[in-house]
Amino acid sequence: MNKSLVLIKPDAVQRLMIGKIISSIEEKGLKITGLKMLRMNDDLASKHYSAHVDKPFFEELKGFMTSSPLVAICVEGTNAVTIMRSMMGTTNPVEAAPGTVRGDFAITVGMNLIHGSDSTEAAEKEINLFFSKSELSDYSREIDKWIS
Ligand code: IDP
Ligand code: MG
Repeated sequence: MNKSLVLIKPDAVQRLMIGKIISSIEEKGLKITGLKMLRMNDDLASKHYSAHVDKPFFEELKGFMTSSPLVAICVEGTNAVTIMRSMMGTTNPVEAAPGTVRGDFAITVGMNLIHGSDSTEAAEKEINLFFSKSELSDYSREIDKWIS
């Protein structure tokens, strides 16, 4: 069992894809334990993308991520990090496989619709950035015994 921080990025919110992405997470069998809409500010963008602050594309990335609201989701399940990464598709939509969010719906790396933590360590850090303890729900589902 592990956790991933998923972001439905501003382009996906604007393109009316909140429901589609949440549905795909639920249909896969992963459990949503935290969910909120917010607008990222520069400080949160710099913390969330701390590994990228010195990259040439960081200003573009920060501008995009703060341009409009996003939806943050805490997702839990067996192999949640790896499963979310494969559901998202590769970073550059040009290479992303059909059937993935980026492969089916995105064209450029700058607007690739979705974020998912790339490791369990990153997930823990990212979830703490976006959610306080009281915003996360610890619950079990009857259906879980039929999923993993
Ligand atoms: P990931 O989102 O698949 O984990 P990362 O390499 O961690 O990909 O990059 C974080 C985000 O930065 C990407 O999802 C994308 O939105 C943005 N990004 C990465 N490379 C570029 C680029 O070359 N130009 C513009 N934006 C980029
Ligand atoms: Mg990343």
